[in-house]
Amino acid sequence: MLRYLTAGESHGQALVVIVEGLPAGMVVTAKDISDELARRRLGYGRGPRQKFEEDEIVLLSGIRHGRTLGSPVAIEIKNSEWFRSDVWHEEMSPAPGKTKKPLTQPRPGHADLTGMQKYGFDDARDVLERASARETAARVAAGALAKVFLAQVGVSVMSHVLQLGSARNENAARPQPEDLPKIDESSVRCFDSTAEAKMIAEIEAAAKDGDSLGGIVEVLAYGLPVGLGSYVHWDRKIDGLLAQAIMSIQAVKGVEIGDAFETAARRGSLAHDAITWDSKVNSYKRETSLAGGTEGGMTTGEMLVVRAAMKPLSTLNRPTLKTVDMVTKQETVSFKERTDVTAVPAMGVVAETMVALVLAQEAQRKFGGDSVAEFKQNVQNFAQRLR
Ligand code: EPS
Repeated sequence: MLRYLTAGESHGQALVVIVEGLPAGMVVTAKDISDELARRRLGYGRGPRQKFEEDEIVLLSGIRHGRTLGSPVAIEIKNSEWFRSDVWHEEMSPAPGKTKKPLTQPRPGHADLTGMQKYGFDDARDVLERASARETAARVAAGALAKVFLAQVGVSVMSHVLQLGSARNENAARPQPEDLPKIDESSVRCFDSTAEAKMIAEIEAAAKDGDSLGGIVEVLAYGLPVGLGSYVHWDRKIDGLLAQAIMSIQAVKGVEIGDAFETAARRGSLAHDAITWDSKVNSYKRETSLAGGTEGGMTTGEMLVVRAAMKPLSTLNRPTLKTVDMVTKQETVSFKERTDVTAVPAMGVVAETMVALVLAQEAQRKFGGDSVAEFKQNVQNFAQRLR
């Protein structure tokens, strides 16, 4: 089973991720990982941190001479912030001590208050350092490996921003894998230039007001095999696994597979993807993709469509959110932290990552293989059987 574990605080020394269960013989370079990390740093509306954060990586184990060994891959991602400023050495020191500046005005919508209550802390920093979306850098490093694994059998995962604030891409055209470089060139990772301009204007207006914005991204996976996930038990359904993975992303409050919410209003006669036979490739096809590429908790082999809705960030550059000071119990506004206006474009890259990790886990569960060659052979045998 492919599994992974992240560790690290936002302003600590580094993030770490360990990925266990990758097959041996997979060609991986540090560039595969750093390119994905660079994509996550992009996006109009990000705060000052991303201007100097470099996501410098160290491949600690599991890769030798550019190939996976089948042993756990451990990756360290240094936090540039730690190395830039002595403040964080003291503030995040593991040595016994106490902060001089406890944060006691919790931000509504953030993990601050409930995290402090749950773990018995009196400084919100004890919570926010780990709750921070900085942690997603470690996930993206793991996801880069999952993407390389999926690419062995022709599967690719991409994303684009559908909505930012109230600005929505109304163009129905769906991007294809070859459109990804164009999407990444857009500062809001939008596939439509009219919508892109509206999104940028909305970010500028929110920035002027010291406010923040949420939005919706769409993740698409192409080239999938039939039958990842299963209908036989609730915790093996691919829809459920994808939903959990997407909902685990910081600030994501909603998930949709295919046209789920629109389909809820359709009649059954108009709500399902007709099955046809393509004799050219000896394969079944679906005429539409209303279901988003899954039926009965399994991938159908069609394009997978997963959407993620992100709430506006709860840290605001002009703090206006009402809260209570936990020492005085007096009404106040939440403490100010440096922040982004929006992180929706970056969240798209994280959502790709989470989808890629689920698909890689399920592909490995179905096809197995200790080496990449064995995995590929197993996928080919199954495809042959279907034909
Ligand atoms: C984040 C707050 C900001 C973001 C951070 C996530 O960090 P800081 O408080 O250091 O300015 O920049 O995102 C990252 C550091 C990153 O690499 O994505 C938060 O509170 O979640």
